Amino acid sequence: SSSAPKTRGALIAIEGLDRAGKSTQCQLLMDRLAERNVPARLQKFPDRTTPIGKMINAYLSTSTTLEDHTIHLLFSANRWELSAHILKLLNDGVTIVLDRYVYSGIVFSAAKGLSLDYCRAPDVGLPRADVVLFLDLDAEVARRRGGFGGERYEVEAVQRRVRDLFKEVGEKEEGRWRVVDAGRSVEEVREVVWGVVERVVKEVEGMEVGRFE
Ligand code: Z5A
Ligand code: MG
Repeated sequence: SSSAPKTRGALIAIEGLDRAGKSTQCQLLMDRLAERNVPARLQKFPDRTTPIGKMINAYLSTSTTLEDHTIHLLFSANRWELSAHILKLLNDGVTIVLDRYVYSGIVFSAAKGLSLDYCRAPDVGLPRADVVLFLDLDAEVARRRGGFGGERYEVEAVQRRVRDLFKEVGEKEEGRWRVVDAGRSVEEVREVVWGVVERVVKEVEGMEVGRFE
């Protein structure tokens, strides 16, 4: 009936360092959600397909220079341009798996020296992730995992600073932040991720989508 509480989708963020296995785990999570008949969509950030995303891609692949605040705001704008769509899907009962989100946005800019408060500000008000699975990986293990690629931030010193900043940002998220040891096998990580997600998908039923603050 129309008075029954509406089921909404869960907003699940997968975060972590380079080579932590975010994209691998996002895909496995999508497969598992499909097996369990949970309607779900995958959304990767940056979304390089939009006009803003194309500017970000040019920056990351090092062909373009952009002033630090400018690129920071573009990453945030890339999330804002998709936010209404994300909110609508969630309210229509679709679970969304995010491959990186505001947390990457904050820490990669803060690693360059911008203040954490400044870095958070443009993302305030975006749909808040119901849970963040932070795939934690030692920089050394990441390097052995096939080495860093050729993009702008794929440098060990940057990755170390980023890891410390992720820890700091995660503390503000309290119970929503889950640290997952990503140094284990793909299958082991998959099961830990699923254990958390299965619970959260049920917990959010009848709860409003929060706003990042
Ligand atoms: N950035 C930003 O500055 N501001 C923002 O707001 C946002 C992002 C959203 C590009 O992002 C850059 O943008 C990124 C942050 C910045 N810069 N850095 N660093 P991206 O998401 O496009 O970054 P990426 O370079 O594509 O991340 P990645 O390399 O794709 O990492 P991953 O997705 O975590 O890893 P993977 O592709 O799943 O796995 C990597 C390899 O490890 C692969 O060969 C796997 O088969 C292997 N793997 C995966 N899991 C395991 C386990 N458990 N054991 C062994 N091997 C494994
Ligand atoms: Mg990836």
